[in-house]
Amino acid sequence: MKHERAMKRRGFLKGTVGAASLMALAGCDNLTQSTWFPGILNKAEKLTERVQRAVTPANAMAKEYGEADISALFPANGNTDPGTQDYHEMARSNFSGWDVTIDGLVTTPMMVSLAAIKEMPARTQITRHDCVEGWSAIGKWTGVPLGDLLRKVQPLPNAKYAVFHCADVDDEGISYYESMAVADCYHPQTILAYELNGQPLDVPHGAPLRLRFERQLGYKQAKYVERVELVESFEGIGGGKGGYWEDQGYEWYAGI
Ligand SMILES: Nc1nc2c(c(=O)[nH]1)N[C@H]1C(S)=C(S)[C@@H](COP(=O)(O)O)O[C@H]1N2
Ligand SMILES: [Mo]
Repeated sequence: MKHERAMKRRGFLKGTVGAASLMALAGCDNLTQSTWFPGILNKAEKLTERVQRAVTPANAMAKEYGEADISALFPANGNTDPGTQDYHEMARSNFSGWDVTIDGLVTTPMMVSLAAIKEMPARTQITRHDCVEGWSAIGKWTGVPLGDLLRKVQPLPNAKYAVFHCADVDDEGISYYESMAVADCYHPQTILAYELNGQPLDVPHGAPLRLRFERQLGYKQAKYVERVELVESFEGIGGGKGGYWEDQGYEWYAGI
C-alpha cells in the first residue's frame, strides 16, 4: 500500500532532515491549508539550499571511492519494477527499443536511443548512495554526462529545471518523477547511468537508464528515465513540488 509505504518513510525521515520537512510531514492538514504556513516552508527550504550551496559550491565534487570500497550488495529501493506491459516488452528485448526524449524549453528537442547514448563518451564513478530510510551503499556507475546531452538540445535561457519522467507508477497510478536545477545538470558527476558495477543496470536498479545526481539523497536518483523535460516551473507537473516524494513533503533540495 502506497500510504503505508509513505508513512514508513516518514518515520525514517524524521531523524534525518530539517525542521521544515518535519513540519510538512507532521500531517497537520489544518496548518498546511492556512496561507502563512506554506510561505514559511518555502522560505525555510530556500534557506537550506542557500546555506548548502554556500558550504559546498555547486561545482564541488562528491567523494569518489576505489574499487575495493564497492559494496558487496547494493540494495534496491522504492519501485523495483515498473510492472507495465510496455516495460516488460522492452525488458524482454534487452531494452533495445528504449529511447529518451529531451524536450520542453530547448532549441532542438530530440529523441536519443539507448544505443546512441552508449556510443557517447562515458564517465565512470564510484560513489556512495544515501537513502533517507537509513542505508547507504557504494557503487560504480557508468553513464553519459547529462551536460553532453543538454549541449545537443541547447536549453533556452528561461529553462530553470530539468524534470526526469520515469516509467514506473505506484499503486495509485502516480508516476515517479524528479527534477534538478539546469546548472546542476552540467556537473561532471551528473550522469544518466546504464551500468552498475560494470554490468548493464538490472530492473530493480532502474534499467536501462537512471540518473546519478551525486551529492543529493537517494530519492533524487530517478530510475527508469524515459524523458527529460526542461521547464521554467513545476506548475502542472505531478503535485507541483518537483518530485514524487517532494509532493509528499520531502525537500526538493536534498543536498548531502
Ligand atoms: N523511478 C524511480 N526512481 C527512484 C525510486 C522509485 O521508486 N522510482 N526510488 C528512489 C529512492 S527512495 C532511492 S533510495 C533510490 C534507490 O535506488 P536503487 O533501487 O538503485 O537502490 O532510487 C530512487 N529513484
Ligand atoms: Mo531512498
